[in-house]
Amino acid sequence: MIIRKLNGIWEMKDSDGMSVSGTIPGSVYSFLLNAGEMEDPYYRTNELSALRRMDRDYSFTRTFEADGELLSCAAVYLRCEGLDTLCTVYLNDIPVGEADNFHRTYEWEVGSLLQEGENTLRICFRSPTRAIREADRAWHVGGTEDAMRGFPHLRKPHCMFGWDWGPRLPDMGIFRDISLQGVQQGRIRDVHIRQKHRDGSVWLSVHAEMEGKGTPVIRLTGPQGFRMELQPDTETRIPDPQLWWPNGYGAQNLYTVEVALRTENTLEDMVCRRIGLRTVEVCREKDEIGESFAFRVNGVAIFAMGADYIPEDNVLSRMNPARTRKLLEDCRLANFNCIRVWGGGMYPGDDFFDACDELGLLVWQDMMFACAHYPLDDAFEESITREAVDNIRRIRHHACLGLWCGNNEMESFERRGDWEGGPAARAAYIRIFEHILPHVLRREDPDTFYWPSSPSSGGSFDDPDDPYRGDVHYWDVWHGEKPFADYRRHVFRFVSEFGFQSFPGIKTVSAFTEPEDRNIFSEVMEMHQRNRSANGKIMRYLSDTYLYPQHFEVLLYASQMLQATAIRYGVEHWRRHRGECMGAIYWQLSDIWPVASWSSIDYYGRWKALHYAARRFFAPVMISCEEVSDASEGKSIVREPEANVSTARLCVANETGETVTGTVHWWLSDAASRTLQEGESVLSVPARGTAWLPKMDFSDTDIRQNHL
Ligand code: BMA
Repeated sequence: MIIRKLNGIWEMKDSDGMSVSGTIPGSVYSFLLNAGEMEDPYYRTNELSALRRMDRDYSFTRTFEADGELLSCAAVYLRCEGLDTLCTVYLNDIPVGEADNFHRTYEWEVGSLLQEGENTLRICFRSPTRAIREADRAWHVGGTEDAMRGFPHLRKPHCMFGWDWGPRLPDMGIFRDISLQGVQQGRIRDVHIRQKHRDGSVWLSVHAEMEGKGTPVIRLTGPQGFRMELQPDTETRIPDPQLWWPNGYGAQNLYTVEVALRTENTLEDMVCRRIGLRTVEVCREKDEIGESFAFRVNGVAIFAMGADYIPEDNVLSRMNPARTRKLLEDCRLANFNCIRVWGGGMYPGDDFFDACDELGLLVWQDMMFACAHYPLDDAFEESITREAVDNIRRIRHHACLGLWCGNNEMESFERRGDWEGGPAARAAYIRIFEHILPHVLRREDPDTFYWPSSPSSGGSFDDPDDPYRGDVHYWDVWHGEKPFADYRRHVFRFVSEFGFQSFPGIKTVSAFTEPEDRNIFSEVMEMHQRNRSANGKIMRYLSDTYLYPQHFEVLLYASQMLQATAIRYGVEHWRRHRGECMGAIYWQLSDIWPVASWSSIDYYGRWKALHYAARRFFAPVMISCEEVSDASEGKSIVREPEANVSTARLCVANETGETVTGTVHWWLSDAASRTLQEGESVLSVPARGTAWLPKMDFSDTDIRQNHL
């Protein structure tokens, strides 16, 4: 196969004839920024004028040479791996296709339109803001009010239309590779690798879907120079299999399946897929509390620890593999073993999954549906079916893939009757998430677990928020303004979201503000705080824990300490109850632009206090304290005077595969770090278990002065 990349320098024009050149992959914003025609949309209130630019149409054009070799091909495909979003594609002024789904890979056969010498490719994009306005007038479907009205109509990352942490910057452009693929005699359309594990042995089978002529030759390579040939569609036993494990449970061994398509002496096409030998199950077993929910990898139940992932940048061309890699390495540094890709953004690129394979991060992969109703008609059904096939085929071989999940929060919102959907919306919900998507998955990836929604108890609106079954999004701390100790009222089975906001640090704030903006209630700071009433919440929770921060910088800093404390409260509690609870995934890992948010790493990659705290509360062996006092219970001074009761129980959680024996040394000290009381206990903590020390009574101590 001949591949001619069409990335590189293109020309962009708007509907008024303004023209600039720039680089593809790229977008309207990246072209304008690069040409100095636009100010950074993240700076101060620039978002507003940047959004207005999206009411126009834009076209991207480039010329390229077609040589004899390409023209002699049996077929030539124009392959577009990322079109954002509504566009018509012209080759030499003849329309070759239309696209309307950001999440799809498009291919059109264009062989007959190519001419020897110079050819012109033009892609004309239509305004997404106009499109959703018009579609919404014709058929209103509800959705979160943090995003622009009508957003569910367009298969484009929802959060580009705004979210409670994201700006409204629905860019347009070509965000992944674009190329011509000339097929000489044959090509490989798809490769599906399946594995079976039985009694310590692993069997692999590889199915290649071909077009044209050729015979597939399959080679498997792996750790320590391992090599073997495989026959297509035949189960082959892999000698001495080196398993893949999530971070903290073993090595991340990886193998490569190389499928070469050969005709006589010619290599027609080659596809490489890196895999890990492992089983991943999600166990749901009835027990005395309800029903468990836990990842089990190679037979070992995993306590999932990590955060929710949103797109790394609103201007997609600012993302790159090195930045993604750094972010995921930071996850591993903080002892993550899991990451949830949230459904309101985009399916990450291949580099994301490659890094998760290598770093041992088990991926909970939402499909791209969140907080909305959808206009389900035949065209929509076809579009989402194709989108699912494209992404499942691209992602399913990765060792890191833990599960597919239908959507974010829709079952739970639908059940509560949010967003004026009515019975039709409920029917559409059931059709999409309990028929269409699972049906595609049964065909394309029957080996990976499917979960209809997050949160869910298994589907069909059967109490998706049940604390005793399935996963839970717990937001009573923060959105519900409950004190941190409220985390301890529930054990839950798997917490896939819970979070607490903070401001980014002063360096990050300085990057998008001028000195006069540096007050959290300024217009600029409020533009960079998208959750209504959040500043008030931060102030309220601060008052429970700290004195009033006298300066802006101290306020930013204190907000981060507060956030770290909040999330630590939850995670430590759930880890103390390992077994009953088997996952703590906090909201959210990083930011799409510089903003006040629930992230532990800010837009510039700077760790907030929470990320440092995560490294401790996700440590394989972790000591924590379940203290009970006026402070932990959020008790107000304004109440009937009563005797002070302060107790503490220390607990060690051990997520390693070995028993850990050690000495716990505790001490109570005053504000000047003078020891007032101390003690020591030798403790043995079973593998993947916990051990508690007896309850200690500190009712005589002044909890405002002393600390344990
Ligand atoms: C969750 C998410 C997001 C949101 C976050 C913070 O419910 O699924 O939609 O950004 O809460 O409110």
